This record gives sequence, structure tokens and C-alpha cells, in this order.
Amino acid sequence: MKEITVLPCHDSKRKVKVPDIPLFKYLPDLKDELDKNLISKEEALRLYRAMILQRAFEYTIRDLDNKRLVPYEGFEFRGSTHLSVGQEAAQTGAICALTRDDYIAVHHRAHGHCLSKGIFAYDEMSDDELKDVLSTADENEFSVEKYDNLLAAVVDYHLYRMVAEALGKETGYCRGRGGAMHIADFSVGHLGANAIVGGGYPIATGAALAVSKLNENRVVLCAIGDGSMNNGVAHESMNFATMAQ
Ligand SMILES: Cc1ncc(C[n+]2csc(CCOP(=O)(O)OP(=O)(O)O)c2C)c(N)n1
Repeated sequence: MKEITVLPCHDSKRKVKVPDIPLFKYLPDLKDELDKNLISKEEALRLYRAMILQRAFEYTIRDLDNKRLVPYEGFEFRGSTHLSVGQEAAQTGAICALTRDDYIAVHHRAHGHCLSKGIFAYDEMSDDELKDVLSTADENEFSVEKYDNLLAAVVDYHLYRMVAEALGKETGYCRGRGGAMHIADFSVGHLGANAIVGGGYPIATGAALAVSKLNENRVVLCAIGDGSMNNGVAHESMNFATMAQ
């Protein structure tokens, strides 16, 4: 029979030593990265465009929320929203490391994740796949002739569907039922933003379990805020994820 000690050791006074925790270890700037060919100019511009788009999108949401922007008649911005102005690099950077097949389950400040998950997935798509994305769009509003190219039309349609969701319209990503804080797009692996603080952990864990059981080659990214660690489901999910399934 296997014997294990279950009693705590109270026999000696001891100290727990915590090693130094390194902060801000990575100091090079973009010029260093370009000089060392760690990133190409094209890739840097691609990421920068996604970040600028995110900032512009969030300022639009902010202005709809504070009524500085007044939508057309029949459109109304409802519910609360959370922005992530200043966190564009973190969100864009995290998503650009994924492929279109990878999953994300994200938190309440996730317009940027949604935006980037779409536009980086479109970069990987063939023309036929891009046309497929546009197949649900209004042909007059999103006719490719109006744009520089097919990709530009698809990106515009992506932004349109995000704003439509924020305005509670049927053409939104979740048919207007979710609002700006609950955008999901399964077609590009976006399993949903979540207003419940910590709500993304079990979704990400479940997706990862499915990936592992189905023997798929996908990564699951779960975006969290530090406050979410106070929700029990965070610990339950991480405990579950670290067990031998
Ligand atoms: C389960 C739950 N509790 C409380 C809230 C209210 N709430 C919304 S945002 C937030 C703060 C979350 O903090 P953190 O995860 O660190 O993200 P931050 O907003 O600071 O970026 C709280 C408590 C909520 N949405 N869900």
C-alpha cells in the first residue's frame, strides 16, 4: 500500500524565499527591431493599421455612448461599454501571433481582439473565401467596385457588423442581441467577448479540451483582466486545465 504524509510540518521555523520578479526586460524599440530584421516594414505597418483602426473604432463607440455622435433615425446605442484605449499594441500583438484557426475567448474590453481576429484571418483567406464572407452583406452597400480591392470591402463589412452589433441591429455579429460587449464570430475562431468578469476562462478551457480531444492543431487565447482572478471560475478553470484530462 502507498503511504503518504498528510500532516503539515510544524517542527521548525522556516522562511519562504521569493526570487526577484523581472519587470520591463524587453527594451528595444521598433527601430531596433527593424534594423535587426526581427520584423519587416510591411508587417509593422500591418500591425500599426490594425491598432489605428482599433483606436478609431473605440473613439466611435465612445462618442456614440456619450451622445457626441448621433446615429441615424432607427439606430440607437444601448447598454454600457468598456474601452481599451492605450492597449492597442497588447491586443493586436496577441492576436497577430495566432492563425485563423486558433480560438479566442475574451473579456469586457475586447473590441480590439475582435477587430484583429477578423482582419488577420482575412489576410490568410483566398478570394473565394473573402467573397463568402461578403455573401451575407447588402450587395449595394458593399459592392467591391466601391473599394480599392476585395479585402478592403471585407474589412469594412467587418467594422460595419461590429458597429451594427453595438447598435442592436439584426446585421450585427450576434444579430444585435449582444451589444458591443458580446461580439463573437465563430467563423474566424472568435468564441466571444464576455461582460461577466472571468466568464472567458471556462469557455477557453472547454475549447482547449475540445482541441485536445479532437487532436487539432489549434491554440486557444483567453484574454483576462487582473480583477478576474477574484472570480472562483478562474481558479476552477485553471485547475481543470492543468489536470491530466
Ligand atoms: C462577475 C462580475 N462581477 C462584477 C462585474 C462588474 N465589473 C465590470 S468590469 C469590472 C472590473 C474588472 O477588473 P479587471 O478584470 O481587472 O479589468 P479592468 O476593467 O480593470 O480592465 C467589474 C468588477 C462583472 N461584470 N462581472
